[in-house]
Amino acid sequence: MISLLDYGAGNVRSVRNAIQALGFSVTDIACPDDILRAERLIFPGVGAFGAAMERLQRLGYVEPLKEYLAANRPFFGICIGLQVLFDGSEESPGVAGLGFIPGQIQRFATSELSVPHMGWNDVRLARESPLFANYSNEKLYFVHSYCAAPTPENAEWQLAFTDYGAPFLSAVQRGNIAAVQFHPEKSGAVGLQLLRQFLAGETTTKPITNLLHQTHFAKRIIACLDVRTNDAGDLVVTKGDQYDVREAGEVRNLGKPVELAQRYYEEGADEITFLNITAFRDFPLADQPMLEVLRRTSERVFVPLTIGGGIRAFTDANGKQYSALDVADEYFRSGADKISIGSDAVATVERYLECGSGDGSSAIEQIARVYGNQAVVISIDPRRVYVNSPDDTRHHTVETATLGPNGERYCWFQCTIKGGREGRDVDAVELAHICEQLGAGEILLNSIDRDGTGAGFDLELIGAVRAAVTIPVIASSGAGKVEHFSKVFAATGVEAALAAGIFHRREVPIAAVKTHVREQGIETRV
Ligand code: 1PR
Repeated sequence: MISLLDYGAGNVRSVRNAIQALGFSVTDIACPDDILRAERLIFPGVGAFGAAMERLQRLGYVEPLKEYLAANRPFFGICIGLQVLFDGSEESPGVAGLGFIPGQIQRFATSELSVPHMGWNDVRLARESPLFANYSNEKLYFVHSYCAAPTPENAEWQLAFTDYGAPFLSAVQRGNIAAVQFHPEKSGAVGLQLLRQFLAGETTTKPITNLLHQTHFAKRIIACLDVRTNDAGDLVVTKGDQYDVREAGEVRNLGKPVELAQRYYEEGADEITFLNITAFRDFPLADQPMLEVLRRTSERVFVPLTIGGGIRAFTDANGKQYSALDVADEYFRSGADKISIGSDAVATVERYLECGSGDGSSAIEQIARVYGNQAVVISIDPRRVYVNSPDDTRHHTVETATLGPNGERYCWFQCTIKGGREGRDVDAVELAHICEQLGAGEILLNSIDRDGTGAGFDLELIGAVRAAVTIPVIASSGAGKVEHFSKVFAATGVEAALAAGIFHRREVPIAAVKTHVREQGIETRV
């Protein structure tokens, strides 16, 4: 029997789904005594270090956990579940960890790489362990801004290292107590296999075949599914042409959301994004079919899932008020790992520009506080506005190789809301920058001009936004052939590239994109 320590924050559903998909039954820790009764305990910590420790304290779990660990009983921590084993963390000064491994968790100190460390990386094994007995050099999924540095004090715990700037501990183990910084439940078949080793209590090891001298962080290839209800009332995957999803009056229907997401998972997508594109009109919590899509997808897709659409405060027909956090809570409970905010981020930035600061009440701030920055993606829907000179606008301009309709040599990138229906007086560069200040962890950068055209990513837009933030940026809109992906990575340095139409219409397989990108010397997950 596997016991799951779910303290009620973040997406523990995916860990539960992974355990069940592997054929094990799982029981929840419901009170402090359950910890001491557990046979094998799995702790998928989520959110911030301080919030995790605070919850453990409040639930009375700290002492039984310490007793369980001191007795060397089978324990497997994931992400924050690794970090809380240490004395403390820079993330939450003054908050004591479980103090089982000496040392402090530190923030990544890299100025060249984006933080969070979000995506697929390798591990270098320091020694043999049953956990990694069937592992041979595949990449695993990480998402974190803080990490444990290897030190002489924690030498006996060091099981695996990963390089991101400096090396950090990607796995620790002593006796029956193990923890990993990556997410096995989000690392595809390799991660599930690793999790199975713990769940099954495997004890045999194999010699290490992993002889990497350095680990390599991969660029991500993301498949995006724009979802909406068609005129017949069915929830379908659709695809716009510069955001117009109708053809001969009908909503384009490119398939069923769950089936398509599963196909992309099996074909090697590093992440799947669902955008509920008409949720700005409706209340997403009333959209049970969409939530069901998310639940069913998370039972069969074991890479990160992002969901966007309709994340904002809402008052229903009975006058009941919901916060953006309530909407996000439901998305996370249904299986999302990250949520993406579109229109509401523009409104937040407009308020920020008026007041000169955030006031802590925006969806971005609220959700980042509870679920961590890495869980908050900002989806930007910009459209080009051409000007003759940078002096003609207060906005961030670029000199463009694609001249405007009247030969204009400059343009700025106007943010829109409601799926491109309304332009606002905010540009994509300032929006991205301010959202990062407010706590967003990633930018999903679309382009209405390029969407569905197959003409390639808008490198001028993407380069300008990439240069304005230190968080990861996903390039989106316009992919038509494999060369567009290598070009956007090489020209702008973005961490991920997303496409929809070419994957839906089976014009370019995900594997072909990855093979091509690798041939250009750019790292991807195989
Ligand atoms: O504003 O918080 O409710 O979120 C709504 C979300 O729905 C936003 O993320 C917005 O981007 C998205 N959305 C709204 N309307 C549309 C539309 O197409 N009519 N889809 C829409 C945006 C853009 C991409 C697309 C890429 C790649 N879709 O996600 O998948 O452009 O396409 P391509 O490879 O075929 O070129 P809120």
